[in-house]
Amino acid sequence: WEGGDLASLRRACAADSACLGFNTDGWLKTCVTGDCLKPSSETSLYVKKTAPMPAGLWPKPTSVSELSGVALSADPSTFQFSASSGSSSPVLETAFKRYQGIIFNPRLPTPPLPPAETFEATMGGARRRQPFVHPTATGSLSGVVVSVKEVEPPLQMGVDESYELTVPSSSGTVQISAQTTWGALRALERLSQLTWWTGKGTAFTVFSCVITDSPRFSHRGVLVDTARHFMPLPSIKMAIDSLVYSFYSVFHWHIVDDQSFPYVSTTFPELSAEGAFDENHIYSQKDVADVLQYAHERGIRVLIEFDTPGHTASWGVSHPELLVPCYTNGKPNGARYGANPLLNSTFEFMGKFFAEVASVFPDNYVHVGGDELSLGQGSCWTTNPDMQAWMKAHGETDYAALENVYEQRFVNVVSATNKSLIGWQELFDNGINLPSDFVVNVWKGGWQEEMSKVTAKFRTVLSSPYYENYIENPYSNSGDWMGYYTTEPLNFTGTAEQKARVMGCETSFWAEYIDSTNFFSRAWPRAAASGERFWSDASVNDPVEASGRLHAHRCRLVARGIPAEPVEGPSFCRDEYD
Ligand code: CP6
Repeated sequence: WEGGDLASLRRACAADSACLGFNTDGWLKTCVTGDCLKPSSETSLYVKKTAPMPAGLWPKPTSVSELSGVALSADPSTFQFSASSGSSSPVLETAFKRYQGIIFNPRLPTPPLPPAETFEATMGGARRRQPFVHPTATGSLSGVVVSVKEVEPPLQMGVDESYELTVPSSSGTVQISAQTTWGALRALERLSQLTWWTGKGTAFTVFSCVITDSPRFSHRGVLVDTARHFMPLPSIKMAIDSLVYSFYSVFHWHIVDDQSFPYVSTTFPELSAEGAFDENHIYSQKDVADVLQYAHERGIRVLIEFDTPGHTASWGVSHPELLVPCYTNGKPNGARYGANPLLNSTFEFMGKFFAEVASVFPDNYVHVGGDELSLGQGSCWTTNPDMQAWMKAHGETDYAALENVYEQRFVNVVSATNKSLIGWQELFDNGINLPSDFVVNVWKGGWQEEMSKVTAKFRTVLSSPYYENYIENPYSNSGDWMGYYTTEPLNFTGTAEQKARVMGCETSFWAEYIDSTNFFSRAWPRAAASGERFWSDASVNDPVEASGRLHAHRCRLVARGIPAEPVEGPSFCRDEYD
C-alpha cells in the first residue's frame, strides 16, 4: 500500500473489500481519503489501511476495535433508546430525545454517484464527486441500551466521563456502559458519529465496532467573551451544542469586561441597567437559568468569570465609587480605573455580589479573573494621592503591592462564599496567599516555564497556546489548526505529580472582533483540533492522519447547522447541497 501512483492505489483499494467503509474520513467506501483533501495528504492516508477507523470519529477514542467492513441498519421509526434498570434519569431521558433527532438527522440527498472508475482525482486541487457506497448491512439494530453506574453525580471538575460502546456485528442492540450519566452522554455523541444516512428513504447505517474511551483531561474548555460583543441567547445555546459535538466539557463564560456588563444582577440591577451596551444586550436571570439548564442537560459545566480588579470599567458606570479616581496635576481628572484596594466598601460590595454569583451558578468553581491590571509609570493608581500615601506609609515602590492588597482581601471574600476559585496567572505570579484548591489559569507567553512553577504547588488550566480568536494568516486559515493540534500541553519540565495537576486546557475566543455572525466559522473546526488534543491520548498527534477525520467532522458540523469553515483548501461535503 505504500508508494505507487494514486490511480493504481485507488484501483487496488477499490478491489479489496477490507478497504471498504473504514477509511479515516468515513465518507468514502473506497480508499480515497476524503471527499476532497489536498493531494499531498492523500498518499499518506492510503497507507493507513492497516489501522482503519470507522467513520469520521472526532476526537479519536482511546481504542476502537476493528470489525472491518461490517455495518448494521437502523430504522428511525423503530429504533429504541432505553436505560437499563437503575440507569435512567432526567438528563439521560432528555438526551435520548435529543439524539433521536441528531442521529436520525434526515440529511440532504446524496448526489448521484458515478461509477468508481469514472471520477477524476483532482481538479484545481479539489476532489470531484466521489463514489460513496455504503457497506451492505449484515443485520439490523433494534436500539441502544444504556447502563450507568452513578446516576447524575454532581457535574464538577474531575467527574468520570468514561464509557464503552459496542455496536454488534450481527442483529441486536447497541450497548453503552458508562460510569456516570455524563459518560453516557459522550457515548451517545459517539454513537451519532458512527451512524450514516444511506441516502435512501429513512435508512441508516451504523458501523460495527467496540469503543472504549475516556478523556485525557477533565477540564476541556472554550472561553466565550460576551462583553466585547454580545451573543444572543440562541447563539449561546448553539455554542454549547457545538462544544458537545467536539467533546468539550466547560463553557467558560467571560460574561462582563470593560466594554459592557450584560449580566443582570438581582442584588445590583444598576450594573447592567447602566453598564450594558443597551437594554437589549443583557442576560436576565431567566436567560442565565436557561443557559445553565441547557448546558447541564448536555454535560457541559458553566464556569462563570467576573474579572476584577482590572477590566472593570463597565462596573464603574453605575458604581464609580468602586474604582480608583485618576489625577492630573493634583486634581481628579474624571477618569477612574481598577477596583479600589483601600476602601472597605469595595469588599463589602464584592462580598454581596459574589454571594449572589455563588447562589446563581452551580459549579464548584468561580473564575475570579485578576489579569492585566495596568500599574506602570503614569498609570491611574500612581497619580492618586490615597494610593501614593499608602505606598509611602508601607515603604513600597512597586504599585503591584496595592494590587496584592486587593487580591488578598478579595480572594478571602470570594472563598467565604464556599466556592473554589480559578483565576488568571497573575494571582500566582504576585505571590498571593491562595487556597490549596486554587486553580491557576495560565494565559501568558512563556507558558512552559510558568506551568513548571505553578504545578509545583497548584492545579492549573492552560490557555496560552490555544488563543483561537487569532488566525495565523490573514488571507486564509489554511492549516493553522495544525499548530493548535500539535501543541502538547504537558510539554514542560515537571514530575508526574506536577503533570497530574494539569486539570485541562481552554481554547479562547476573545471577542474584540467576534460576535455571533462569525463565532461559529472562527471556532469550528479549528477548536475541534485543540478539542482532540484535550480529549485523546498524547500519541494522537499526526495532523496528516487527523486531516481526513477533521474534514469529515467539519462536514458533520455543517450538516448539523453549525457553519464551520473549510478545514484547508478546496473541498466539498457530501451533504451540503440539496
Ligand atoms: N481580555 C481579558 C483580554 C485578554 C485577557 N483578559 C487577552 C490578553 C491578551 C491576549 C488575548 C486576550 N482580551 N479580560 C487576558 C487573559 Cl493575546
